[in-house]
Formats: sequence, C-alpha cells, structure tokens
Amino acid sequence: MASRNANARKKEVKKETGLGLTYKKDENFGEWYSEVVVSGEMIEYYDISGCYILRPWTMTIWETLQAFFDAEIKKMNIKNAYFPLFVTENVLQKEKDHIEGFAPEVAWVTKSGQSDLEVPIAIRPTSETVMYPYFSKWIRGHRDLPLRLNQWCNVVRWEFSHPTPFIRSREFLWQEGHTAFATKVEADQEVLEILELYRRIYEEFLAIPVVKGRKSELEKFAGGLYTTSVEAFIPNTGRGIQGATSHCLGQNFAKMFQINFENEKGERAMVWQNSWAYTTRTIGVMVMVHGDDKGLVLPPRVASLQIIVVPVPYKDANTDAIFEACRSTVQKLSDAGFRTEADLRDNYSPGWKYSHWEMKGVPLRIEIGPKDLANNQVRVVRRDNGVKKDIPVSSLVEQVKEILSSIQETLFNAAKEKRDACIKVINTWDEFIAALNDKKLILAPWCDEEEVEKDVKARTKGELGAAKTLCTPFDQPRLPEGTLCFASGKPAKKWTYWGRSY
Ligand code: 87F
Repeated sequence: MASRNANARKKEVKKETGLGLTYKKDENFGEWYSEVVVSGEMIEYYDISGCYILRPWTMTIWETLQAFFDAEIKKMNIKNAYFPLFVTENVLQKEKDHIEGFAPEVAWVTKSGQSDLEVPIAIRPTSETVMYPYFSKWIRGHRDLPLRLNQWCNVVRWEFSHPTPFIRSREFLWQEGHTAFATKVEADQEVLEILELYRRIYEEFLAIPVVKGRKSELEKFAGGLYTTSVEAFIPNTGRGIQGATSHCLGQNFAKMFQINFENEKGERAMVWQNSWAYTTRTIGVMVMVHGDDKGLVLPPRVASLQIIVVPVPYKDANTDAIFEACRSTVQKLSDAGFRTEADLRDNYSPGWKYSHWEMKGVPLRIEIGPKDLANNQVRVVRRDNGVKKDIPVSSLVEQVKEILSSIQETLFNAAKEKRDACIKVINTWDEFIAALNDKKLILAPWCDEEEVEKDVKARTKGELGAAKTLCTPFDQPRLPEGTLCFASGKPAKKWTYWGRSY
C-alpha cells in the first residue's frame, strides 16, 4: 500500500512538472545518456554538431580534477605554460608520418572577414608541432634538462563519427603534458608516475575502476615509442573506453624537431620525450558508470554540491523555525568544509525538489520537517541507494562525514563488482565471439602480433564496430606454459584485454 502511494505521488510530480527521465538506463542507454546530461544541467546542446556547452555543474567537477592534478604535477616540478591555439600548415606537416592518419580531423581557418588568409591556419588538435620547435630552441645543454611543461587548454578534432557529449566532441578541454629528458630511464619513470595520477583521478575521485596497461603496436600513438593507458569499461554497452594516455615518445620527435643537447661528456645527444593527457571525457565516463533511472549520481569527492537541505513544512507547521533550522544546518556543514546549500524556494514542493536534486545527482539530501525540529534531529537520504536515516543534530557533522565517505566507497565497490562481473577469460576463437556478443570485457592469451590484431578486427567488423585490444594489463595473471593465442593458435606471449570500444 505504501509503495502504491509513493508511485502515485511520483506520477503526480511528473505530470505537474515534467520532472523525471523518459528513458531507462538498461532499456535505451544512448537516449538515457543524452537525457541525463541535459536534465542534470551538465550539458546544453549547441547548434554546431559535436559541440556542447559545459554548464557550471560540469565545470566545478572539471575544476576539482584540475586542482588535484595540477597540484600533483607541480610537486613533480612540472610547470604550466600556454602555447597558441593556431598552427601554420608548414609546422603542422613537419611530423607528416604520424599526422597523415589524423589529417581529416584538422580544422582550418581560411578567412578573416571576407578576405582569404595568405596561408590557411590550423586549429591545434594536439600541440606537439606547436611546442617542439621551442623545445629545440630552449634546450641547449644538459643543464636545461629535464624540460617539463603542461598546458590546460581546448583542442579541436573534427570528428565524423557519432558525436556524444564528453565522450566524443569536436572541441574538448584537456591537459597536455610534454616533457624532455636526458635519459630514457627518467622518461620511463615519469610515464608511470603520470599514469598513477590518472588512475587516482578515476578510482579515488570518480569512483571508477580502471586497468593500467600498455597499448598494442596497432593502438599506440603512432608518433611515439610506446603508449600506456588507463582503461575503463561501460557495462551497459559492453564497450571499453580509454580513460587517459601516458606516452613515451622515445627520440622520434627529437629527430624531427632537432631537440638536441650537449651532454656531460661534451657530446651532442638527442632528448627522450613523453607526452600525456586526460580530457573532459573523464566526466562522461562518470555519468555512464554511476547514473541511474533517476538521473546523475555524483561521487561526493567531485560533486559541486555534496548536501542539499530541503525544508518540509506541513500545513500548520512553524515554517520560520524550519527554515531557520535549514539555514543553521547549512552553516554547520559549510563550516565543517562540506559543499552544502538549502533549497528554500517557496514556489516548489518538497517532492519536486527531491526529484530535481536527485536528477542532478547530489550525494546526500537532508530533510527537515516539524517532527525533526521537535526531536532535534534531521533526516538524511542517500542518493546512491536511497537509504534514510534520522540523525541527532548533535552528531550531524561526524555522521555526515562518515556517510559521504561511505557513499564514495559504495559507488566504487558497486562499479568494480559490475565491471568484474563483465570480465570473461577466454582461450579459443569461439569463446571470444560468444563473449563479444555477450558484451564482455575479454581477457585473452595473445601472441602479440600486429597482423593477428588486424585479422581479429577484420573478422569482427560489423554494425557495432570491430573488436580490438584495449590494453595489455601490467598486472598479468600467470600464463601457463604452452598456452596458445586465441586468434592465431601460435604460442601466447601475454594476457590482453579485448573488446569493442568508444
Ligand atoms: C587528430 C588530429 C591531428 C590524436 C589527432 O595523446 C593530430 C592528432 O596527434 C594526434 N588525434 N593525435 C595523437 C595525440 C597524441 C598525444 N598528444 C599530446 C597524446 C597526449 C597529449
């Protein structure tokens, strides 16, 4: 009976205000995602396809990730810089070999007003060619090394496949780190230190489990020596998603851009370089992993607002006293360092406010009504699992602190359990195809040959896209002697994750 009343109320709210989602996550994931990011007020669509407005609800999350990462790289003595948005054709073409495949995605400015520019100018899709001529100029001797720069900026890649907010957009925000060292040992070490920061962004902030590993020769950044990445997984679509990359570029760019230095023995030597980036895609992965049929679910560590306080004044209640209790609750929690607000608007019902803040994913709701006032307590409701609890005002701060960290932990554990349940270890081609059709994250013994990966791609081509390697995890299970590659039948060299991907 109680739940029937609750359902009736829900329908009422939706009828009155249009609140609530039309699509369900498990039934129509794509539509659900588009609806959630708009209804949750993270994204507004724009009149250029593949371009999106990032609203304050998004930007505060980005700023939280930025504050963490920026502080960490400063500890590593990496400095921020800003290079221009534009690059001439001449300079962009300097790294012909690797740019070739990317060329169709480069956007160009060809006019100012009505007149053609003398030479068209490209908008940076990434900044290797913008920065490295100056690395060459600034690096003279071993005392100029290491040179470690980072920039926070936007880049443009004119994508032609299906655009998706955060996940695949034509303009996005990122940080790009570009560093140069005297030795490969130093470069190798930095690659992993940065990758660990990326793991922490996903696991500790966004509550998303990731796999650290190395990209195959086919999937690595073609201009570099090797690529490492953190890989996440979206259970609903059965797709892997590259979370961030940390590359060792080797000396390829040093050769092209003549980035040389005089070493301690007085000889000319080439630098060893790295580059690394994470983007606003992180936020899309978070929405996809944690969101539910009521809307966004934000992990407390990144939520713009961690606690929303809602007054629940019944007809004859002392409204002033309830509002005052809401204000003092906000004051106490804000003083204790929590991001808290009260929704004291008098033109919306409590039920409408509940739905609204649930849609926006606020981790914790505090309700204060006449009974709470009388008992010197508040009612807290968790966004992640709906669990309600009455807590005495006297222990408000301590208990809220505990509940928020419990939400953070619960979100991570739930996401990890769901991800782990999707991992399928396979040994044969038939098992591989079955697991692929079953939307699994596939762990397979592989011979690590480029031709074999190309062959797997060709054999799995179809409407949903081909299967490819996601990464070879650093954390390798034991590979029994005599294990054969699932695709070629040759001796397997390593366990590698395979799947469809974003
Ligand atoms: C699109 C157009 C032109 C990716 C592109 O991953 C060039 C490129 O070079 C391109 N899309 N890439 C690879 C970017 C490599 C590297 N750059 C610095 C990173 C980390 C940050």
